[in-house]
Amino acid sequence: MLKHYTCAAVLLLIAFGPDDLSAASESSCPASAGVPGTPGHNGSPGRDGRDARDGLPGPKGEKGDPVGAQGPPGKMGPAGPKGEKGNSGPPGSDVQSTIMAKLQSDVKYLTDRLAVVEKVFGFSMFKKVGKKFFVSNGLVANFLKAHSICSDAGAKIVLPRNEDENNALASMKFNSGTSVYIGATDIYEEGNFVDMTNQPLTFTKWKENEPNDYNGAEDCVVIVEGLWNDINCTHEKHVVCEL
Ligand code: FUC
Ligand code: CA
Ligand code: CA
Repeated sequence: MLKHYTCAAVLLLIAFGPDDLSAASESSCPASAGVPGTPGHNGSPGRDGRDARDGLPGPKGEKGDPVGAQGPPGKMGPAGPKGEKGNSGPPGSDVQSTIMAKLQSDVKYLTDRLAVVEKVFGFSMFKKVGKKFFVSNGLVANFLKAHSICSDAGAKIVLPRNEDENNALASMKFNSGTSVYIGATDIYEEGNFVDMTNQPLTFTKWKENEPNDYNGAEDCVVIVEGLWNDINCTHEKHVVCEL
């Protein structure tokens, strides 16, 4: 019984006392299993690792979703410059305004036609072809003067645009000579004949082997017996204008 008391005291010492008494208990206590002790407290967290891979940047992440929804539309911009005035609208249904509009249109047509007729009678020779009048005062001039004579009369130097007009011009008879200047030139680009507004010709009636820019100095055009030839612009030829 004492032995058991001794053993119990030793066990208490083992549990709570100095380490040097534990050896005695091994020799004096019977070999029975002890009561399990209570679990110890958790330790404090360890330090950060020191592995060679510590601190290296990780691989790039995938692109994220857009952040936030689309914003509201911006403010309206300032007003643009004022547009040009529009065309007049159709005449009203009122009978009087319809008649007035018709009269205005008729008067304009007659005024324009009278201006043409007055110009025609300013010349001694005239020929009507289609809607055009070919007119002449029978004079000759170099090309530059021919051009001025026609524009001074509110007209243009003649330029046949089709076979009918070409024949009508060829049929005009003069007191002397047969060559008549026509409104075409290659003065801007050799070999490229254009009209007096620099547009390409849509009708031509060149004589065989013309235009030949004879002596490298022929940039104006005459019609002779219905066929065209390029000549030097300083030559004096008949002047015919068209209205
Ligand atoms: C032809 C014409 C020239 C010039 C000359 C005398 O060569 O092409 O324009 O009239 O003859
Ligand atoms: Ca030429
Ligand atoms: Ca020629």
